[in-house]
Amino acid sequence: MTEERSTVGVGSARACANIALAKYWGKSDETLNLPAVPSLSITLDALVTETTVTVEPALTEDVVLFDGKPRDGDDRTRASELLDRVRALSGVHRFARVETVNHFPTASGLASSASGFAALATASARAYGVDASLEQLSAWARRSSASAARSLYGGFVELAAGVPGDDSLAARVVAPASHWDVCIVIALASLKRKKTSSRDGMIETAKTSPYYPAWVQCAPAYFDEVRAGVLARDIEKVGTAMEASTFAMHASALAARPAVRYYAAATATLLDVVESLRNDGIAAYSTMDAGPHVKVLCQRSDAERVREAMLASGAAVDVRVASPGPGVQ
Ligand code: 2P0
Repeated sequence: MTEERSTVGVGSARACANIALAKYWGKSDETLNLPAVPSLSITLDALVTETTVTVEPALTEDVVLFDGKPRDGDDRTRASELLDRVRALSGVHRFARVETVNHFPTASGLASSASGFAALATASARAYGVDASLEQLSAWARRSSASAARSLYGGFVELAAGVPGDDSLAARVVAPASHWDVCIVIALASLKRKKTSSRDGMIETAKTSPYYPAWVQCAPAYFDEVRAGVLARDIEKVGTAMEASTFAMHASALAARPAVRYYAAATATLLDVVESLRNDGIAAYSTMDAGPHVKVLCQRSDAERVREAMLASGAAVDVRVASPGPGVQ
């Protein structure tokens, strides 16, 4: 990407979504979209977004298509804001057509902003002929959606807390995908779209939750534990710290006024399944993001058993297994 001079016109990119083992929740700078806490994720091979950006002189505004259908509102505004920053660097002030296809399991309702903005940053740099390093692309993607900064890279990836005013913050690789043979089993609790976006949820939490300062204080220790556990390939260390990070994040959100609640009844059933698997000696640990789904960290050799248990509970509408995957292509 760095060495190649792209031509103005068309750019395509493919990026995978990621699941955080140590959670990002809250911003240190809302304007620059800088996280208040450090996070660490696994980029996942099974959740892929493909985006093509075509600069079209005839357009009078950007056109954004998701799976072939035009998107307006917040999705289009956020895509245009990223394109504006790329246009400012390229000096080419023409609008573009953005075509995005999500290859996600069914209509899963899983967050796609991470893979989406990672792919968009990369494809738009190519389309507008801007030479950018992966680090710069990660920083641009972060400005649109902080979790997207991590999806530029494959494997195990960290994003530090941001220093207010520093727009250069980018993610970094902790270990490549080949480092550790773990899986994430994704149990979808519902196919409905979530009520509160992550962005609104974390801003409301920061504004109104008495537990938000405690979350910001504790999160770096969870991150350190997850990071050390990943490097040592210690699933118990990573799993227990990941669960602590997850529940502390959700506890801070639940204490907002009104509560920011992502749990559904099926979520609790799925969490029980993971606990009983663990009681049976399987190293399986739960995490949840801004939605009702439960994602389970386990060894690859246990993934099928975990998948079957989630399906047998009757609480999951779909269950998929994902492995550490590549960075943007
Ligand atoms: C994460 N999440 O670390 C956390 C855990 C959801 C829960 O990053 O406001 O869509 O666009 O920066 O990146 C989802 O938040 O939020 C997220 P913005 P983003 O994966």
